[in-house]
Amino acid sequence: MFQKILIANRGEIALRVLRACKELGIQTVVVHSTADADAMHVRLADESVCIGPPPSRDSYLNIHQIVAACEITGADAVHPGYGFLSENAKFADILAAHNITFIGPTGDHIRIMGDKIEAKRTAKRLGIPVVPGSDGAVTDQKEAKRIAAEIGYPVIIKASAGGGGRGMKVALTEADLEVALQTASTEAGAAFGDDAVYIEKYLEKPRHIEVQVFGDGFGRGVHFGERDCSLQRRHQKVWEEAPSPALNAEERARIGGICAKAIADLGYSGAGTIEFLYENGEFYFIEMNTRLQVEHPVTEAITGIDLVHEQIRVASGGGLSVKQEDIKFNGHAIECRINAEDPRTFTPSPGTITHFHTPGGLGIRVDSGVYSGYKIPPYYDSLIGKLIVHGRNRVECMMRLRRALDEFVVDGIKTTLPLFRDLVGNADIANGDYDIHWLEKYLAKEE
Ligand code: MV4
Repeated sequence: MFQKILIANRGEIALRVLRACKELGIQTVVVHSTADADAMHVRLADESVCIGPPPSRDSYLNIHQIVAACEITGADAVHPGYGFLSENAKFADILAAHNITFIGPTGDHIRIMGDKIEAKRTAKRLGIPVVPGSDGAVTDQKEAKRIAAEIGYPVIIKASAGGGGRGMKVALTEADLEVALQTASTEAGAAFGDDAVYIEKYLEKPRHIEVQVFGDGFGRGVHFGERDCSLQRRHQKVWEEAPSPALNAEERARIGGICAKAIADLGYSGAGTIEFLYENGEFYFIEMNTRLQVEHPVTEAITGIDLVHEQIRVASGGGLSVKQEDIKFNGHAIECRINAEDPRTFTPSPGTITHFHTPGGLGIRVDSGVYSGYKIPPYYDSLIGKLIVHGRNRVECMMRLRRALDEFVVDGIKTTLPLFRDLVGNADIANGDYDIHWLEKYLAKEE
């Protein structure tokens, strides 16, 4: 097991990892920017190292400073959290070259999944169902027309170096295809330094369902069920739940089994998320994330398993604590992302939190890095906390969520709490009847 873990992140996820380290008896080091001297992760860690000025590229993204902080403090492993360097293959490689363990997959696995064409090719080879489309990059207009005619319109052009919704263009008919292909490729070249694009059948009303997987580093893979993350705004998830209201136990076991086997065959190590679009009872792979995700607590709530403990165990060579048959699904969980933003316009609202009171009681979890009197710096993303609610079934979960939202107090700044108080009373949400476009349509109507 590791002696000392350096946490290369901030906010609620830095606290989440600190808690896991403390429970496992592992010493902790955090890094921070000058803007985060008063942050909770700095207060709770055994040691802290200031690594630079406020902008992320000079601090939380500064690989040399983070490696130096490991050497100075004698940390033998790094947990990257999510965002920042969590999916940076070069960072994973550099740590390995310094004999420091990156708590995550190998640099090579990160690289494969970071290239969306390569990721899709790999998924297909491993038996995961993918969206119909081109086999690889498409450059030629004639080839694009042939493929689009074969799969049928509408089609979507995606950047291989994109992901998470960046660099996509929809072509409704052949008349749109030439411009869509050209602009997608030009924009991808300018944004990512890689102009490779690919074509897929455009699914019009899917849900976003993702499967939580783990590889143990010894050729075994398991799945922890799915999360439904269809409620998004501009590719930012807002509300996540597990299990998906759209799946039954057989569908879960079937797609989960396919994913777990793929992870095993890939020789993957650590936590991963396989993202699908789900429409008319079919799953279509779109991307794989090679990190712990913001919404991992809903999976923890319904499985009772600490996923950060598992990440640390696996990275240290100790394997997973559970076999597939030990993973049981219990009840329902919903996560609301509380952002320091205007609940209608989503404009960031940094500033001082004058009063912070979190809900409690059975089935309630709040993961947050803020406190009463804390001043939110303007430099980083606006997530200030996550409310995770568990119930024996979805109805109980929703009742408890409504109550928890009533108890939550954040004064001094604007937050997205009022949006959730609206959503929890909405009939479509109560029925689990929503797709990836539901929230944007709802917000447009409310204006
Ligand atoms: C799609 C799609 C429809 N058809 N691919 C957006 C994020 C990126 N991960 C993939 N995305 C999409 N890919 C095909 N073939 C629609 C989206 C999409 C979306 C997906 C998940 C959640 C929200 C979304 C909002 C708009 C578009």
